[in-house]
Amino acid sequence: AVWRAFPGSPRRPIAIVRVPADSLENGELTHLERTPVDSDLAQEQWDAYVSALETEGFEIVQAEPADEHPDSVFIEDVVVMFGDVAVITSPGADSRAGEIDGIRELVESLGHRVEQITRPGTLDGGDVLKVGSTVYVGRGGRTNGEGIRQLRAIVAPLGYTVIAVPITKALHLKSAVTALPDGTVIGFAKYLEAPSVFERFLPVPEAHGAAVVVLGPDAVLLSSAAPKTKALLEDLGYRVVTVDVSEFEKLEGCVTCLSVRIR
Ligand code: CIR
Repeated sequence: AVWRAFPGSPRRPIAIVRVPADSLENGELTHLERTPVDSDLAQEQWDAYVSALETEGFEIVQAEPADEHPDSVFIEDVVVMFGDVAVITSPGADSRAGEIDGIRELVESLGHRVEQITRPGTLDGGDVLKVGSTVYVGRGGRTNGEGIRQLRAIVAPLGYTVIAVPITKALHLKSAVTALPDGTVIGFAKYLEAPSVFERFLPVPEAHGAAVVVLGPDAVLLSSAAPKTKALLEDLGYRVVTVDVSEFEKLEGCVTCLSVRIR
């Protein structure tokens, strides 16, 4: 059965994706050394990622390709959804600022009201983790205090509470932590200053295990580079679907950043 986050919703969940750019291998790197990216393999992995989401019931919506932006495949960074409001971000890396072009039209066509973060505020979607009505926002290399202030002003009237979390050891908040379907925050503790900021925190044994995409009330999508985390989550009663995203991990990406889920 297809999972519907809102009981009775006639719509299937949507996943917005963007095909890898020809220039993918030149993507930004902050914490990792550059290693060669196999662009054919990246395309195959991306196809398999999209198929996995489709198999799990997501309707796939493709954003226009943006070949001039190497990191454009990491579409999660450019738009964040809060119910029927889409917040277009202000990407913190200059090379990524142009990735927002066309995103307003795309989300409006899906029926969303649009808000926007603007410079001098910066904010990457990878820094935004929603758990119920709590919105954790990483303040790190890509997201600044002004970006967080603007996001707070946009989402507070919608009933969300923004909690800012300093991040120094990882690119984005969601490189370090994501949430299980039950709202438990899982993460790689070495990347965090203070896991105690999260109400319910479960450490995972692998860095690539920190990122999960919720597929339904009892299922998550995980990188195949995190087998111990897969075993841990299965032991907690979850069905774990894995995908190999090695070429994106070389560019500090992960399973969450390759799509924007709308439920
Ligand atoms: C970047 O540095 O912006 C890209 N190479 C990786 C972005 C990954 N995005 C994410 O984790 N949300």
